[in-house]
Amino acid sequence: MSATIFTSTVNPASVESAYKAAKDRYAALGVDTDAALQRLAGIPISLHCWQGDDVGGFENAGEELGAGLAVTGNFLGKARTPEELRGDTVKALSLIPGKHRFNLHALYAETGGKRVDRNALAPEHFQGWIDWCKEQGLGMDFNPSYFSHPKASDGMTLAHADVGIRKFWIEHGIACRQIGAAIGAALGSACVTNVWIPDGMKDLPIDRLAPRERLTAALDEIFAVPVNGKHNLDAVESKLFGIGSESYVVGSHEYYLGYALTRKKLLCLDTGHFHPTETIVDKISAVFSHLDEILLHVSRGIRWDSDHVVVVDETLMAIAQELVRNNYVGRTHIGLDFFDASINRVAAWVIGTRSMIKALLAALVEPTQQLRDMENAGDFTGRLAMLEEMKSMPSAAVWDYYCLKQNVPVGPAWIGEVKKYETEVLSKRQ
Ligand code: RNT
Ligand code: ZN
Repeated sequence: MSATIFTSTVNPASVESAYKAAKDRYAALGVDTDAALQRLAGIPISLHCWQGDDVGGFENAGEELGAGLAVTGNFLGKARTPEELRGDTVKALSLIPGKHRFNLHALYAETGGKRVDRNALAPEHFQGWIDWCKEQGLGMDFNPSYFSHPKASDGMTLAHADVGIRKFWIEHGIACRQIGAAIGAALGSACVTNVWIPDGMKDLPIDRLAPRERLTAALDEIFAVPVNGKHNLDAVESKLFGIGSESYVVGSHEYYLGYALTRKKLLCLDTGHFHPTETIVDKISAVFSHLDEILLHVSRGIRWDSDHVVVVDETLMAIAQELVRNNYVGRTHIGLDFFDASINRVAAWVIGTRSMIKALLAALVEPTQQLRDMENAGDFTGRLAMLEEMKSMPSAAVWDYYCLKQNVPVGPAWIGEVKKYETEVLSKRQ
């Protein structure tokens, strides 16, 4: 029974006719669904490499993940080599409509079996990834890796009290921006290089200031090295707390908001990096009032920064609405950041990315101007009534049609493809 649910393909003619009917319904509200789909096709999502192997990377230094990052689950088929990770990504992308990007962490360097420490990494160690992205028509984003390393084992990196450790991580930061610029130049599409550090304290600090002063000096040193801004865009990512940094995180939201503003950097808002009941929805227009561009790490925290696979929930919908309603799509780099090892990892990518795209689509077929007019006229009754009516509009038929036109499976048929890949490829990795 379940096998047929997963593999049954939808008749293209019924997808087309359902779309026609949906198109009429939206046209009656003044919404052009063809135009919405054209806009949707131009929005890339940056697929994070680390869902494919539980943030492991290929250094094989035997370092534990640590740094407050925790992956639970032991589903079969984790990628063990760059080739496997690339193959899994290609599989996932074949089930996701649209053209997207690939987001790589520095600890996925290919050093040909040689131990190259993080501060000595260079573009050549990422040539395999660059060539592959070029071949796949993917833009690429990048991240220095300030974790899973002996010099990060006490949870401090750029804000470390030890000058030698600080220096090492500053060198890593500089190296990564140069790698980012090389990536951007090679692919003809600017690479967003995002700095996230774990630095913080488990228990009550006496001095909350000195680590922040050290972080500012370290970041300033990293960013003082000129790299071509056409090819590399710098971003900084804040966090409220992590496992082992419950009492204090050096790079908090207020810290990086100020840093991004004064240094003209991109601010990265990770949806899981605030109080568990706080969302980033209302922060988007607030920070865009003062910043040109932002990076999103779309994740789903459950009770804590748990990095569950993204699904179409109220928060995701509201984020997409903010981006579309305010015309922020062109100024927002949308990246995903979740890692779940308890389910098929390829499926996790597909579920999360398809959900992000579905939410954007739902926002794109909203009669925003009409809703705005109601609001401006003080018709809050009409506004609330329409928002509720929009929830039962046939956006699913528009989504199915988009998948059909983009040559990816319509509906649950993609699950069958992943199951087949699990049997034929992933299960052989034990
Ligand atoms: C950690 C941050 C960071 C990482 C990745 C691996 O809390 O969210 O973005 O998840 O860089
Ligand atoms: Zn993140």
